[in-house]
Amino acid sequence: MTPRLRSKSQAIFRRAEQILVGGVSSPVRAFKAVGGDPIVIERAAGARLFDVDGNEYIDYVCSWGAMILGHAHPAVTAAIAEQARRGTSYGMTNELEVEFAAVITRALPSLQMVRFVSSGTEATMSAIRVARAFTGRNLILKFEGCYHGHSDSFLSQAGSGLATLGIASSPGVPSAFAELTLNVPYNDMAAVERAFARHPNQIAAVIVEPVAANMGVVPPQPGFLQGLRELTRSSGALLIFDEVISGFRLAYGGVQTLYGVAPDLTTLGKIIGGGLPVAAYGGRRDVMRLVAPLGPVYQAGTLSGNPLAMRAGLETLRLLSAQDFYENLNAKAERLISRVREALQASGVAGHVNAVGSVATLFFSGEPVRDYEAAKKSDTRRFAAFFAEMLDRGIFLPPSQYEALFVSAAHTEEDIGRTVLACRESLKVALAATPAD
Ligand code: KE4
Repeated sequence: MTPRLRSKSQAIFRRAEQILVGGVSSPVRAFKAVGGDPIVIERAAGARLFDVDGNEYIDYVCSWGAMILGHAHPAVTAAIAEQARRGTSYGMTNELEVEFAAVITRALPSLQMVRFVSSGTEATMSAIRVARAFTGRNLILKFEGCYHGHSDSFLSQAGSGLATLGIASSPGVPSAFAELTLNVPYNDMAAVERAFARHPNQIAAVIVEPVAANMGVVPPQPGFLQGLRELTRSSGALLIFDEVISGFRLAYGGVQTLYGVAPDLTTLGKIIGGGLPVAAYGGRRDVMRLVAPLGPVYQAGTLSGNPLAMRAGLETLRLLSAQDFYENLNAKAERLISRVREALQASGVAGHVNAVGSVATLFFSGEPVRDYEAAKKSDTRRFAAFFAEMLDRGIFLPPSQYEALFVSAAHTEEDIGRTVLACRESLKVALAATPAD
């Protein structure tokens, strides 16, 4: 395969490295785990990214899951343009905020009250703050390999960029603070029970990605989410579903609607912003009423609930509520995933594809991946070789073994066919280029 010309990307990235830390605005974009210079994107439309050298890519990163409708959806773009002419941020309550909160709380009945913020990190940071205030307890329990943004409580044994860069725990977090976060293996109910037994009446909340996607995709084992619900309820801790990825990805609403488990608090982000910075946290009224100005738990944000982002989110969720949207999206994703599994099987490469709905990860591992320990056994050299081959064939996958790929409504059957063909060829090259560990 002749590598694509990317001289303009390289030149711009050289400049970027002089003034943007690592040349990026978020670490995972730096291609550290896959090598080479990141592509610099000039524009995007539908399921396509176009780099500054005129190369075109079928995009399976979708802005890390946010662009479920595809890029520059005409209706969303028109809504943003129309709202921009009416002002982008009023710094006061606007009716769009109220309307959007009503749409979200109707879609996720466990959210009786909601607060908009501008990133998933803000949402999860605020959710555990109010959980600590509500319970009067200090400890937070999270799962190894899950990622809940970059606030201090979550930077130990976390997934996504920390897993990608091999950062077990981030410097700059005082050990006294880090000790307030307990980590146990995902899908391991016995480990959760042991943690609660060791710390009676001290755990304020369990925060979980109800379908993990930041160690790569790892679905909950049967009974795991129900087990967390029962144990938190009986021990007086709160259950927080971090649905920043899964919210409105797997169903109209959250995983909670799919698995029938109602958490006490939920965090949302990505998709609900329609490509603009919107996130939210919310849940039980008796918990959320502790948040200022109703209660003393302080949280605030200059651009929270701004009308431009609210309008983008409203238009996005209006389109997602269309009849059969998720049925069609998930069926299309299933066609891709089953054919990638066939290609993997035929290639002789040791691998597993974990998938839930339109989110998936191809693990270069000979054993099933049900937690972070197993995910870390993947052959990341082979993943890097595969990634590079796919990129040269015009398929943009997430540049890390520990991220998820996303199928959008904009991906066509022709895109799926091209992707499967590229996958077959890339697996062959990756196998030859990287003998198994
Ligand atoms: P943000 O602060 O990046 O908006 O959201 C943090 C967050 C919270 N919870 C979950 C489950 C998340 O997946 C994220 C962010 N996801 C990563 C990628 N898996 C964002 C991409 C990046 O860090 O550049």
